[in-house]
Amino acid sequence: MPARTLTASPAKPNEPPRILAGFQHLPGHLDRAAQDTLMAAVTEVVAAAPLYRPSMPRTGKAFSVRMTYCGALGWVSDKDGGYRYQQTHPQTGRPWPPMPARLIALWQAVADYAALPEACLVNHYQPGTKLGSHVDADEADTAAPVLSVSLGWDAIFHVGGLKRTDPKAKLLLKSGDVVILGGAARLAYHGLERIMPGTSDLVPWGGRINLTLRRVTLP
Ligand code: MD6
Ligand code: FE
Repeated sequence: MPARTLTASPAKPNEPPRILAGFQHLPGHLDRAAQDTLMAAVTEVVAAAPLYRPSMPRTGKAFSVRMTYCGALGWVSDKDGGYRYQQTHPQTGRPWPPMPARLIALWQAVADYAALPEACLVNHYQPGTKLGSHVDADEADTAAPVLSVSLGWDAIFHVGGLKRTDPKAKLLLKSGDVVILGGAARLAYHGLERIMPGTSDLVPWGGRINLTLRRVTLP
């Protein structure tokens, strides 16, 4: 009998997406009262640290999403400095505002990670904005999960595997939903395909807010 040769199976275009262990979607985790509390906290954060559009390293092209941070560290990007975490807002030069207590409590309830989050990204999506497929890999501590809260308009989110070309599952994220990328899914590709205008009245200025909580440094 001839020796059997092991060949890599060819890429199957119709292969169903396999969601990695450690990915969690908690639909409706926050009720309307909790969402209102968070929205009030976000309004305060944005007043102290205005939303801005970072520019990409090298090209200097602006992101379509506007963002800001609260917590000890914020991730910034510009043409010359590249991507990095820093303690101050790039435009005001002031420290990022503190992380709202309700967000710290959420992390303690669902993150399954002892150390506290250090950075909370506030993304604001307006009609036509999306976030391309990416891996959240700028944190030294990838043992900690990344946790996100959706507020406002509905959105279509995708999550794939560890390779950009892996099949992707699409999920509808609604206001109050929590998403966790932990364990094997911590470095999975994911992105935000589109938002659905007018599907929620939570955000007073319209659109969708996504809050992403991270541990950045090793505890
Ligand atoms: C968004 N979310 O929902 C984009 N990253 O607008 C993310 O990029 C994300 O939801 C890490 C963990 C959870 C997330
Ligand atoms: Fe992400």
